[in-house]
Amino acid sequence: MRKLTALILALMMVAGLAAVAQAADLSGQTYAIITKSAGNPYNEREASGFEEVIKAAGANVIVKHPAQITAEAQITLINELVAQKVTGIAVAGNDFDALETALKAAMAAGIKVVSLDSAVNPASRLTHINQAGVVEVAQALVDAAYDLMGGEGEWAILSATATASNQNAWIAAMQELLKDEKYAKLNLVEIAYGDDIYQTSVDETQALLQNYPNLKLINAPTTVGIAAASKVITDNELQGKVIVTGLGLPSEMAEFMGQGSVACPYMFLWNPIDVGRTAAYALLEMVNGELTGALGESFTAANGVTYIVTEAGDKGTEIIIGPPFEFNADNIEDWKTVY
Ligand code: RAM
Repeated sequence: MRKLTALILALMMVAGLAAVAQAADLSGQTYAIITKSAGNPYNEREASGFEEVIKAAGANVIVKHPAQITAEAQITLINELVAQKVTGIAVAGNDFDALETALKAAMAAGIKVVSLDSAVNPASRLTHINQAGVVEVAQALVDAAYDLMGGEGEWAILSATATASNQNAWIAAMQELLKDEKYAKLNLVEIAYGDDIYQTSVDETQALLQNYPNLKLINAPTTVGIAAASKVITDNELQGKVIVTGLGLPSEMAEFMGQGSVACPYMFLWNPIDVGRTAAYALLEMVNGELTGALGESFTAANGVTYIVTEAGDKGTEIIIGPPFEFNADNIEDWKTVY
């Protein structure tokens, strides 16, 4: 009898070990990331973080940068990935609602779906990986405008596309904050759209300068827009007259920042590589762990960080990575080689 028990125990252990080994072998899983568009270094860094984590987990990775910065281009890619029967999809939405049919079909096929960087609506995702709180980003941008303009004057926003849900959420939150009496003398004259295309952003900046001769500041909540605006201001030697701030990639902005008369005294961002990494961790946990994306859940990823699922402003859920970080003359040199 004792022998039989020992044998059963031994068999159970072998079965248990096999189960563990099987759970750790993710070579049959494929995770895909769809960024907003090709040709944007921010999106490349985001994808590199995703790729790094998925590869380290031993699974397969597909990176898609749509040729056009449109929902249509993303829908085509989503449909292809569903046909390929991938395991998980992370997408930076070019539109809040337009991907719903395609992403619902993906989820109905058993594919785990999260958005990152730029949310899709709650019905289209299990959760959203948010680089920073929407209101925190908006507050940083409004306070920067107030500070750099001395509390009064004309300013404009130079955004990405008119349907980009992250930029639209930041702008809506900024408009809400601007209702405060403190900002009553800040005159927001226009919201322009450079479509996250460098040349379009240059053209839009030039149009703003032409149309508003008293313009004091351009606030660009896009890494493409802030770099383009800073280049136009610098080429026209308008540093100090028209100030640029917003959300920028240190590697692209260092030449317009630093000591002396610069286009951009300071700006904000987060680590785009971490945005991709966190989306990868969340998808891996959804497939191989307990995470569903429901409010109140949490998990500890392979990097040792515990991520918490909280309520998003759109009533869906999100995982916020951290606060926006300020880059200025004192730290830009340290960061320009990092991302
Ligand atoms: C651009 C993209 C991206 C945004 C950054 C700040 O690169 O629009 O979605 O998060 O700017």
